[in-house]
Amino acid sequence: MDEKKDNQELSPLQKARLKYSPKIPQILQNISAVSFEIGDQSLSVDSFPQISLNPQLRLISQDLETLSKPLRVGVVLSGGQAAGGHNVLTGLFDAVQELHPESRLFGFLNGPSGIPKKKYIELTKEYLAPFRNQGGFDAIGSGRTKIETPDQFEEALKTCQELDLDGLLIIGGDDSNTNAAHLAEFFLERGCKTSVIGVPKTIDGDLQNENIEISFGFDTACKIYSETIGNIARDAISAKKYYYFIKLMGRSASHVTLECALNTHPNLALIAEEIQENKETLVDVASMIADLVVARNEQGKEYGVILIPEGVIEFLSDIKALIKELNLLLATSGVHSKNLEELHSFSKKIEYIVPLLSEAAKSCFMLLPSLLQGQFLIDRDPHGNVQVSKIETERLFIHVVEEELCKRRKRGEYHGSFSGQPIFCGYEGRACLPSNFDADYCYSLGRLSAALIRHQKTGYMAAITNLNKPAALWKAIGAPLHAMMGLESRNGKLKPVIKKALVNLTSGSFQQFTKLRELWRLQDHYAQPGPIQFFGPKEIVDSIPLSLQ
Ligand code: FBP
Repeated sequence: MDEKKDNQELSPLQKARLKYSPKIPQILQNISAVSFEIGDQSLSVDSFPQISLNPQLRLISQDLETLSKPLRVGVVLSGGQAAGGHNVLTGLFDAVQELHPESRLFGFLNGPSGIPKKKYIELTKEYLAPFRNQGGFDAIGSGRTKIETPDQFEEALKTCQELDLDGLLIIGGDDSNTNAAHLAEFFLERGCKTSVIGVPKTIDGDLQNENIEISFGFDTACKIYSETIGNIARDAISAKKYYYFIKLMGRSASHVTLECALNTHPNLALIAEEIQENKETLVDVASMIADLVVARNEQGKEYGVILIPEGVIEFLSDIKALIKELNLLLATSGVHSKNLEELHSFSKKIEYIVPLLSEAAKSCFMLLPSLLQGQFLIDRDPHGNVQVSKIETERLFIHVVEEELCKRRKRGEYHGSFSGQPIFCGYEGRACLPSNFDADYCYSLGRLSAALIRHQKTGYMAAITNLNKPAALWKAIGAPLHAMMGLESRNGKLKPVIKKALVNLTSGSFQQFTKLRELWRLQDHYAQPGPIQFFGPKEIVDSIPLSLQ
């Protein structure tokens, strides 16, 4: 079962970070003397008869007998990397050792499929030592695999029983935590003692609700991207010749873009949820950006910084409709998909597909540059769906803005010179050294998970709240997974899934942004946050996301 780790070389900063002691909230200091009191009762959900009576649990201090038997716990990392994942492992490991020195921790390898396949390694003090406060998920790897089929559920149950696990920690986003709820339900039905606990992870920041203030990894990713945006803005104002179109990761919601905008003050930041609310099309947004370019040109400015959330493409009404039509037309089982595959030249593919589109979809498709048309037609997932996250939206916007400006030039409405530079801030924000906030937060999430497992709670997400206060004052709760569910259509059927939180247009952070953005449009108020700091004044090293303030 053992997998040997490569001998990675650590930089001086990585070595220094190994020595960092994450701050622990008072309530989680003495993990052997905590228990839970019942908090708010949540609504029950039919699909989860076993766990749907779970109330919210609040961690409280309580004198308890020492644990007589060691704990055996499994843990898995699921989905995209997010800074701090290793600290969930070390927080969990340290806490189960404090609860009983013979407790053991097993890490399932390369994502959820490691559970049914029984692929794991034991996580010991020595093994985890080089991962403390480090980025990445490489201690055990991650994956986007799921436990879905009845056979996989049976196999997962077998693994947990064979390893005699008291608890299983699933560190992931909305889908993985939905999976955690199903596993918890299934284990209870089958009389299996393994508690299933979820941990909120994703740089996208869309795993938020009344109990979850933010997912881990969001703070570090936004700080990394904000550093780049600040530097690019400084370049823009120095060279005065480029418009930078910066696409920011975030599969669907625009939380990352909003946070980075508040940090750096670009000339324009698109917020997908607002675009959807206003039912705007690609042409509408192109025209809005062209207005900005013209207005800045009138002030003698031929440069600027524009932030684009990765997910915006699916919020533009015309593109959304186009994607829907293409997905239906090119479903893998369909005849058009096969016919298209047989056509080798790109122009032939276009000739084939265009007549099949509705008039509206056709005119939207024809607006796209050929590179992008290719991304819509060729880069498709195994079900034949357009791979939205692969579409180079930053190039798409440069193209449509150029077209719009060209029309305005012909009409004598614009006389400037526009040069767009595409930039993508993505993967570099996921596996980096975690900020102090994420290092502390994740360590606490690991400790709280140990407490939930020790008290045999199942079907919960570990939730640390009061995050805008100093770490010592953070609170800890067990948030019932079933209460986070909403019904969504999956493969034509309504299924309970943990709801993704989009940017709330009435939230304080969005309101703050709308108050300031007019000022940022024409005047240059760029702020340069610089790199994440680990040493120095508290207000800098321990800063938290602005949207939490
Ligand atoms: P998770 O939701 O799994 O944390 O991943 C989020 C994310 O980083 C998105 O921001 C991005 O669109 C996607 O993953 C990229 O996925 P992949 O790693 O498969 O390219």
